[in-house]
Formats: sequence, structure tokens, C-alpha cells
Amino acid sequence: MTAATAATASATMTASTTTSATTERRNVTEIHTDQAVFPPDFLWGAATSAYQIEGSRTADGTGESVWDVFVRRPGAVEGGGTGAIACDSYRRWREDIDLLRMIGLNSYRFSTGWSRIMPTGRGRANAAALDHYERQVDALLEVGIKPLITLNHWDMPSALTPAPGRGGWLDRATASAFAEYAGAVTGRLGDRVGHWITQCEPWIIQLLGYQLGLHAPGVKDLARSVVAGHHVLLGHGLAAQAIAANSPAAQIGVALSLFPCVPDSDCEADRQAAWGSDGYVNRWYLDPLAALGYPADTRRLWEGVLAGSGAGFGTEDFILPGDEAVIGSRLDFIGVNYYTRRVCAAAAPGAAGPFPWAVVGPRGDVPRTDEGWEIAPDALRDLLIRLDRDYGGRPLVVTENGAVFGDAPTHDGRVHDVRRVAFIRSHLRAIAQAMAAGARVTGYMHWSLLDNFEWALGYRPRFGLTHVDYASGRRTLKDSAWFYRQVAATGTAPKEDPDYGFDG
Ligand code: IFM
Repeated sequence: MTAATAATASATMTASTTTSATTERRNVTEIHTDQAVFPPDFLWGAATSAYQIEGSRTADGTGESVWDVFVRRPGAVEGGGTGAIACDSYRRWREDIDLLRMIGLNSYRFSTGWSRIMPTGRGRANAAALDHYERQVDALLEVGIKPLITLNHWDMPSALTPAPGRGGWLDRATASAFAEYAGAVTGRLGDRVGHWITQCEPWIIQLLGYQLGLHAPGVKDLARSVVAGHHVLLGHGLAAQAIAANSPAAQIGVALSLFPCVPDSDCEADRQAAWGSDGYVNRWYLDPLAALGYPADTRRLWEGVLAGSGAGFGTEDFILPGDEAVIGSRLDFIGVNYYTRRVCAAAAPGAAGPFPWAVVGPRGDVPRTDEGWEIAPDALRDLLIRLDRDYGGRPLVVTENGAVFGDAPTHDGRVHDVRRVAFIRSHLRAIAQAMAAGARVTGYMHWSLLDNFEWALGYRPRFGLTHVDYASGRRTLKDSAWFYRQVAATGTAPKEDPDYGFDG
């Protein structure tokens, strides 16, 4: 995408929205910066999640999670992978902290296991699991690493899903159960942890967990997925109240999977398609969280989908009076999980499916990760500028950004993942450009510290700064980790791919 088309897309979005929190506009074509220098208090971190790295699924009285159940479905996970061992981090967490120290990071985003702490979903919290995370938090703080804790990174207690296709986020009461859990964790750790991320990727939970059935709990029901998505957001609002009660100074946010939606062409139909897709993927979550209420255009879309599907209910049946106020009651920062963009065109006349757009790109010979995702750092720059403009200038934390590159250790024992180095460098420069344009970006958490369990894709895709040999659990810092170490140490992202010294 050229700067000119980015500016056009950005302008289109602004012109179409009626909910913009600020009238200030910035012209992305005017950004020029050769110096990617970050402020001294910038959070340099890496991210993981409990189910993806921990293993030890029954340790310390851990309860069964929806993922423990889902991985048993034949064919649910590529290669038959499960979270039984993963990176063995529930036992090897001290080694993981050593990795963070070796990379020189000052922050670490990880999640507490929901089903470990609330084994039966509700009621008494499991003290042994809280002790475990308390030890981890204290050890991080001791070495000067700030913990950013995610509360729901998808390992809901299976006790909250009483039967296939029932319960979970389909059930309004799950939002209260989640707030109980948030209260239990922050009751123990709220005096020491400054950043809380309630939900990880509400859209992905709704899409993969309830619309397409590709993630736990494996529900495949478009109409009811909208109900689930609403309850995830309601859960954020209720949890935020519980966190604030225990930790008044806490910074509370949500990690949103944000995919900039850009039109395939300049024609009006494609621009409308991109805006519609943006509502479905991004604004449906951002707007209510930022106290703007659900966007009217996407709500109309869902009304049409629900009516057309014969669901027998409309949005007013589950978005109850007062819900939007709860959802929008607290958002101190926006967590940005950015991987790639969506190129959208108007759906072909007569095309099957409920949505009036089609994701048609990227087209042609664009740079891609080993998973085929387009590498598009400029879209991150534009996204950050837009978030700053449209959502009240809130602080933005890049809570995830990363890529699948399959590099393995070579004869010299090192992992020369030079494409990940280039990926990190280009995305950091994009962030710096957004900051130069005024966006308040306060941190960058690379996904991920470790190669780990990539959900339905199992252990094949490798996202880590650290290579994990799953048979032995052995960790090897990749070249990208050494590069990132230089960045964190100097607070500067170089313009060119570096000739980095790997002394380690
Ligand atoms: O591994 C996931 C993570 O759990 C949520 N965000 C996207 C990552 C890569 O797919």
C-alpha cells in the first residue's frame, strides 16, 4: 500500500464514522522519520499465554480447560498436538525469566491460567495456582521486569461449558464468572502488577470459537457467535470493575486483534466493503470499549444476519440496557495485536454468505511469512495513527506482533532467522513513525518469547524469539532475539538490517 492509498483509506474511514472521539486529523503522508528512537520508559517486552507454553495441565489442582477438551476432538489440532507439555513452562518458568533477562527486556506479557485458578469455574480460587503466579511475578519484579498480565487467553474452565454448544461465552453468567476470577487474581497480585489485560482478542474468540468452530469450545453458529462476542466484552467491563476495586492505580486494557481493512481498488463499492469489514473485525469491539457504543452500521449488519438466519432473536435480546455503559466503563490503554491486513472488495453479486464483502488479497508478489500472511508494516503505522485519532488519544501498547518463520538451529548451533530480524525492524520503524505523528505508543510485546502451541495449528508454526526443541524442552535464542536485545538496550531501531554481533 502506498502512502497515498493509505491516506485515502484513512480519510474514507474518518469521513464515514460518526463516532470519532476527536476532530483532529493527521496526514499520514507527512510523516518522515529516519530516526527510530524510542523514549527511555518504553516497554520492551515479549508475550506468551498460559495454555500455549505451560504444560502440566493438572498441577497444583488445575481444573480442566475448554482447550483440554477441544484437543481431544479428532482432527481438531494439526498433528494431534495438545497442551499437555508444550514448552513445559509451568515447571521451567525461571528459565523463561532468564531468557527475558538475556534479551534485556523490561516487560513480559503472560497470562494466568483461568482454569488453574478457578478449577470449577466459580467460587473459591485455587490458592496453590495463585501462589505459583505470585512467585513468578515476584521473580520478575526482582530483576526489574514489569509483568503485564492477561486474564483470559482462552483457557476457560470447562466447568463453564456444561454441554457441547452450551455455556461458555454464550451464557451471560460467564461474564460474571470471569469477573470473579479477575477479582481473585487481582486480590492477590493487584498491589504489584501495573497492567492488566482482561481479554485477548475478542473477535478471534467470537470468530474461531463460536462462528467457525475451529477453536475451543468448537461452536459453529454465526448467530450465536454474536451473542458470545457481546458477553466477552461485557466480561471485560465487569472484570475491569473488579480489577479497579483491588488495584485502583492499575492500567486496564484489552488486547484486540486488529486487522486494517483496505479496499482492493479505489471504487466506491470496494471502499464500502473495506469499511463494512472494518466494522465486523475492528470497530464492533473498539467502539463500545472506548465508550462510543456499538457502531450503528455493524449493528444493522448483525440485525440483518440474525433476521436472515432465523435465529429467533435480535441484538436487543442480548445487548441489554446498561451493557454498553459497563463495557465502556474503563479502557486505560488499547492493546494492539497486529499481524497483517485484509484487502477487501465488494462481494460478487449473488455470492453466498452473510457478508457484503470478500477478502481478496493480498494479491501478487508481496512479502509473506512462512504461514503466507502478508508482511505489511505500513498498515501498522496507519492503524496506530487511526487509533490515536479515533479513540481519544489513549495510550497504545502493541501487545502482540510477530511472524511465523520456520528457521531451525544450524550446524553452528544458532538459529539464523534473518527474516524475523527484518520483520521486527520494519514494524518498530512503523511504530516510530506513528509516534512521530503523535500516537502515544508506550510498549511493544513481541509474539512470542518462545515457539509454542499455536492452537489448531499445533506445533508447526514457529513464532518465537527462542527456538524450543519440544522433545527436550531445550531453548535456543534465535538471531532475532540478539537483534532485539540491541534494540532494547539502545532504544533505537536501525534503518537497515544490522550486522549484529551475537556474543550473547
Ligand atoms: O498464538 C496466537 C495468540 O495466542 C493470539 N494472537 C495471535 C497469535 C498468533 O496466531
